[in-house]
Amino acid sequence: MPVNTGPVNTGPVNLGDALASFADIYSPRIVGRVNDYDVRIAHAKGEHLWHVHEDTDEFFLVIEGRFDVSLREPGGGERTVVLQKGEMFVVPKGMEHKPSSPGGAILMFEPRGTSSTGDRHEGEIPDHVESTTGHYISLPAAGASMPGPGPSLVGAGAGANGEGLSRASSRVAEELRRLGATAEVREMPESTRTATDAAAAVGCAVAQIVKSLVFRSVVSDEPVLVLVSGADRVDEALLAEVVGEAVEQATGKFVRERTGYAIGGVPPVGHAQPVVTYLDEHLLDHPLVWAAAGTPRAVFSIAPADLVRITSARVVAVATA
Ligand code: 5CA
Repeated sequence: MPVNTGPVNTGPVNLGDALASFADIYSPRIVGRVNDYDVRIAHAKGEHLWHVHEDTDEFFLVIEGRFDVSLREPGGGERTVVLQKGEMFVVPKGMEHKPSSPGGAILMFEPRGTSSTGDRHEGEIPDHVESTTGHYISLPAAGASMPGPGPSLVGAGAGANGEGLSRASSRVAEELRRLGATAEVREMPESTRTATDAAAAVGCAVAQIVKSLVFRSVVSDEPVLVLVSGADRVDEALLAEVVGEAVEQATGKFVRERTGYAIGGVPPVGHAQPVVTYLDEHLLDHPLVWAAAGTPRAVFSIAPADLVRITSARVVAVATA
């Protein structure tokens, strides 16, 4: 199983916000690292499956609801440990176990690369359980929306993983900082070219990806930027109504000339010229969304209300699912 070695959060992580940023069940998200261990969180509901980690103990802390772990003892007996919020438990290495939950959330410590379904498991992996070594999740710093001065996480030229950002992403990071957004540009090891790619790389729902779609107003020959959920399409007739004239999808050349970025990396801010911007209301349904940051590998996360603020976008209803 490939081991994800993405960037890690450099600011404080609020676990409540982190849990609210994704909905998948039994699909762990990596929120931090301790030496060669990952700190993972996951939503839990229903039955996991019997599995075993031969070489590592597994630490669980219940952070919401309830979480049970059935265990097969070396002597052949079976017992279930019932864990309430605030309780922790360690499953010893080599012990077959099966988690289940009426609804809850857990925090785990596991050596990087540990599979969520163990070194071996019993039976088919159910659809609601993901076999994964975890997905990195990037979040705005806890307290990012607090007023007042604080250290900016946006560092032009410095990625979350300490690597230099590309020139295009640096420009976006610089612009985010200028606009007072406490968002951090992250360059991912995987492609974030499409909404699907970006969701997989970030570990969020496709609906939480911001597509930055460029249209051309046919009469004025101006760019029109539409920020829309990755789960939606733009209805050009509805868009024409709000723009006041017919629009068409921009060509790659037009996008590059007018925004300064290539398709797949067009950011919501930091363009070569001011661009009239609309934001579809469906994006407001999520606590956090992720947008492109200048290249097909760079993204940043932001609360939708802050995205509206920094883009001065008009919030409209132009999307169809
Ligand atoms: N990096 C991700 C978001 S994090 C991203 O940029 N997604 S996107 O959806 O905003 O950008 C890709 C979009 O560019 C496609 O949805 C499509 O509408 C548009 N596009 C792709 N190919 C072309 C093309 N040949 N001409 C015009 N538009 C295109």
